[in-house]
Amino acid sequence: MLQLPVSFLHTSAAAPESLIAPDPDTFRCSYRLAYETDTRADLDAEVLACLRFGRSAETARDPRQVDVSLTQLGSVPVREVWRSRLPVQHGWAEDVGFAHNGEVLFGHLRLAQPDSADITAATTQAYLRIDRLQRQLGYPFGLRMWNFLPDINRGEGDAERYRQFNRGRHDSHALKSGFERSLPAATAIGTHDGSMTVGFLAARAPGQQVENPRQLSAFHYPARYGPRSPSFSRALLKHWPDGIHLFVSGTASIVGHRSLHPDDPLMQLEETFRNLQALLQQAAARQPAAGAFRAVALRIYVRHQDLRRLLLARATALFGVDVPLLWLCADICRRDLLLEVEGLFTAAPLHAQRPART
Ligand code: 3EB
Repeated sequence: MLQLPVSFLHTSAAAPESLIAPDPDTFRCSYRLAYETDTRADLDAEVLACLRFGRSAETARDPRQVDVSLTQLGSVPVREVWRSRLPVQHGWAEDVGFAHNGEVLFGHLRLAQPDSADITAATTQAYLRIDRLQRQLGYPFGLRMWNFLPDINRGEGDAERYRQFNRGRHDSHALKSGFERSLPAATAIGTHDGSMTVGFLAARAPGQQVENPRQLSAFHYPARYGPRSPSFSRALLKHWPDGIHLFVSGTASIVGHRSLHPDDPLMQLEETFRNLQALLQQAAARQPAAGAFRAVALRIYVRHQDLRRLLLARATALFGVDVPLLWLCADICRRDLLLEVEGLFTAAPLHAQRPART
């Protein structure tokens, strides 16, 4: 896997040589993430979670199987597989499918046809159920959440479903004091199949919130974006014994709190890339000795199928040819946004740091 282009990694705090991405084999973590060719095979014992796209959910599912009804764009369909290096235990609790390995808990909850009038209540209930399971299993600290919501842009003004969802999410998170400093990274994306799916990753010890200096924190958005602001961190930095992971939230063409370039997908991509650069710099400033962050896997959500063709060359140039980039067709939570990028980045911890290249 290649490092990101140096432009992506450069910070003013350190010379570029110290930002060379680490060799992935110089450090390990108790789980790893990969895109694999999508097959119908049963899941191996080591699998924590397997996300498949563009399929409707099957019955009698393995609790680790997460089906998301978003069309995957591009030639070879892949599944996103989280594999564990430690033994995995899995099961169901209150309809939440889960798997854990002593260090991380991955889970998901699928609500068939949540009543559209009640998406707020459905969200609060889902989040409280997830929180109960996290505490029962001993992983109380949320790292990352994915929210796939049917018809996210339906409804006008504060009746829009995304805003209703935000109300429910906020009200469940806000039960904890100081919640704005410990919010997980997140994505909220629209689907068309009627069901709502929430996926989550949690840990035994907290991660560190990272915000983006180019963007107002989403939890401080003004009320014009809805009566309750979106409760998520721009990124979450997590130290594992053998690696540092940065969970990057869905990132779009927003500067301050405003959407930019409403009708220009290429400019939205450039602005999104600048936001990602700024966020990585911010994370690097938190961990100056840990070396560069390397993209392990990225997802790009685009509002129309045709956008992939339009953006592919530039996206590949920006993110690097060897960075796995999964294209999904989806509704973005603001109507003027045409795309959003999220992903997992990793950096070597201090003790795995290699000397600069010879
Ligand atoms: C934004 O920055 C764009 O509501 O969980 C990105 C990532 C966005 C997560 C969420 C929304 C969410 O506001 C949208």
